[in-house]
Amino acid sequence: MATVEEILLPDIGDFSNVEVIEILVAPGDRIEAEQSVLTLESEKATIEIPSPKRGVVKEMIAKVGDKISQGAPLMTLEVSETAGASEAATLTAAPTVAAAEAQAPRPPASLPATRSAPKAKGTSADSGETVSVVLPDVGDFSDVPVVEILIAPGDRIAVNQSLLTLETDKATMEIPSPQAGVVEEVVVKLGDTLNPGDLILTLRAESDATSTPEAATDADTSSRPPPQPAPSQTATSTPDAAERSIVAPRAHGEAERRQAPVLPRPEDMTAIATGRKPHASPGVRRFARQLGVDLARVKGSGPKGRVVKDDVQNFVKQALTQGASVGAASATTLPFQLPSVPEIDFARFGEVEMTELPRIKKISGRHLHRSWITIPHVTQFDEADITELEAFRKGQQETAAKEGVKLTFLPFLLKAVASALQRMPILKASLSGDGEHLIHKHFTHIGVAVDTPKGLLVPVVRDVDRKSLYALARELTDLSAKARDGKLLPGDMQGGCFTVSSLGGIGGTAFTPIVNAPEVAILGVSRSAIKPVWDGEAFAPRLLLPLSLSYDHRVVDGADGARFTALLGQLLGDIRRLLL
Ligand code: CAO
Repeated sequence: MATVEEILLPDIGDFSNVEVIEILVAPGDRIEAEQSVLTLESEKATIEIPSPKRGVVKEMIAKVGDKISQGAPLMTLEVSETAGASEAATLTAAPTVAAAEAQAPRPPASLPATRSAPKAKGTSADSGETVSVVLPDVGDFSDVPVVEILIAPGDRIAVNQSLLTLETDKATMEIPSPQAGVVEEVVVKLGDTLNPGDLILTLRAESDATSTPEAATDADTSSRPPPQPAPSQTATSTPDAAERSIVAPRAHGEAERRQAPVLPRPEDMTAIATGRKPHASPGVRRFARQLGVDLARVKGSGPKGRVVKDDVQNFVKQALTQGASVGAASATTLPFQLPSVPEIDFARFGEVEMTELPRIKKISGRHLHRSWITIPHVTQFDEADITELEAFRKGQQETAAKEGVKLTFLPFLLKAVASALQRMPILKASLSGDGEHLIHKHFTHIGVAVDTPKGLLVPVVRDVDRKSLYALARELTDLSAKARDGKLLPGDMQGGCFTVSSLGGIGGTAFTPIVNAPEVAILGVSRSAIKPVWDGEAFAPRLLLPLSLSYDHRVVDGADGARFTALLGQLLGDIRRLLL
């Protein structure tokens, strides 16, 4: 006779609230004892949870994305009595938790309390010291192959940043750094086999601001075991010596609080390299998930077909090149991992000084970078004859001054752009998140790039089409003053459909502005200059304004780009056309 049993998550060491990243069985599946039913992933380890019994899956209770702890129900399983009997021979326990515990990943008993936890007071080295980082006790593992090296000489690393990935045929683990600093030498190579105490790398220690307060707090925690110097911090020379060694913590910063270790026993973990599932470290799995990449579709180039980070990156690059079902939304949110530029120690060549980028530059830099790498840009160059417009503008200066307004060229330009946008609204549209629809805007709000001492800001002038030249001139003066004084509110910079970037007051003949996504076009304006223009009979001196229109080629065709600047040229050439 068959009984239906609820299968619970067994003791998996000190893990709790661990995310379910894969469900490996479905209702109706006939499964064997020890067959993996789901995969959990913590910060540093991927664990497959086996079924304690043979039977037929009735219902999957755990779902992808759930965060579960010991005792959480995973599924219901219909177990036949015969099966139960046969299980009894191999499994020591009764159903549910007890049975599961017998098979579950369990912490190795041999690990010492790891005093090398990075936040432990007194364990971090002084800034400037050369520190040797060695492999900690990793439980029952020995001769564990290095399958990934995650840092390189010259890298500045933080406490707990993963240094390398080790993998047996049963488990994968990332080894975090116990110390912040700059990597001097990486001693291990891919394929090396490591044992506790083996040297991983040397680094020039730096203080890690993030660890200090906690170090003090931790040190005051009375429930913590007393410090045990020997296993965690192995002095390789006298205290005065500039070099010493630190054991990498077993787990990301919590090791000291734990008597029990954090990684499941390798023999308790179900094989990852079964051929059923892609073979990859937790970091690579996480990276692939962030990019929305199905690892099963990625060909691994590592040992035994292991998928490494480069494979995932190449897969994404290839998909983007081929335009393979990567919509605009995913393309604009992809956390691209571009090859990093090698960090050079410029101090070798002369005196240097390091200052932090202003906050605005950091923010606008990220935005510009994202637009630059996700939007296929084209820039259309043109010239507008503004001879008559300038004559008119100058003629208005006196009246404008009486109104208390400085009438620069910019309000005229905004008026002309608003008119052109209403005639060609595709240039003020946006691409939908799925990359398959256009969002048309029945308003004409235009952003104006303002150069401020702290970086570029883009306040938005609303309803440009409905405002007078004087009103626009006043608003521009007000917005650019606010921008320069750091007084713009977030709302002042939202809602734009198109951006104008005028460098005319500074100089230059042309430039390639970057589209301000999710807008699809931006107009750059350079310094106007008098040039000889052939009027059919002779060269006449005309005031020409250089236009540089960058656009998102997914939305705006080249012909539309050229039409738009030609239209703008006509409107600026004869502003009476604005009335048409
Ligand atoms: N050709 C020739 N002269 C021009 C001109 C042009 N295209 N545009 C402006 N000028 C003149 C103005 O008429 C003014 O002359 P006077 O002082 O003799 O009257 C002078 O240059 C300075 O103008 P301005 O820059 O103060 O005013 P503006 O209305 O033209 O521009 C603003 C305002 C906010 C756009 C501008 O100050 C600014 O910050 N520009 C930089 C924007 C930027 O950094 N863009 C790059 C972004 S990267 O895409």
